Amino acid sequence: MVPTFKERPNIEPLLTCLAAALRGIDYEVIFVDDDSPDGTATHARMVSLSNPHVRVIQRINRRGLASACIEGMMATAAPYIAVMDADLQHDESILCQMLEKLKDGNLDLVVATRNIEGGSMGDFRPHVYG
Ligand SMILES: Nc1nc2c(ncn2[C@@H]2O[C@H](COP(=O)(O)OP(=O)(O)OP(=O)(O)O)[C@@H](O)[C@H]2O)c(=O)[nH]1
Ligand SMILES: [Mg+2]
Repeated sequence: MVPTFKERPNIEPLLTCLAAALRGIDYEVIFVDDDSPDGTATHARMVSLSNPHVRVIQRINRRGLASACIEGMMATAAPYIAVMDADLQHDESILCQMLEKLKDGNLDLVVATRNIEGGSMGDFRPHVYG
């Protein structure tokens, strides 16, 4: 599930990345959008017309990353759930590895982090403020 606020341009690139990373896996992508003024939810619904993996929850007069994640989780019957940002800053290529770990290790939770040996910020660019 993917919380979104003003992520319209990232919807399709993210779906392309996920389609490549999750080949062979039965999955849905639930966008939980807080009525973004850039029309993220409308755009995601439009994309869903040709991509059956896509679902959209559009929350009105609500804000909050954590509550959006929880609502997305509560709206699926999937046995495994990944929470992922829409801003293309999370490495989708490790999702399968995370899923295997969850299954094989009989674990409740697997967390990806950049702050371990071998981890990195990848090609993150510094934020530009002002
Ligand atoms: N539904 C919803 N999504 C949100 C909200 N705030 C942020 N998001 C989404 O949550 C994800 C993470 O938000 P970011 O602002 O990128 O948070 P971050 O990655 O910790 O911070 P940055 O370093 O600024 O990228 C993105 O997909 C956002 O669009 C919110 O209030 N509601
Ligand atoms: Mg981010």
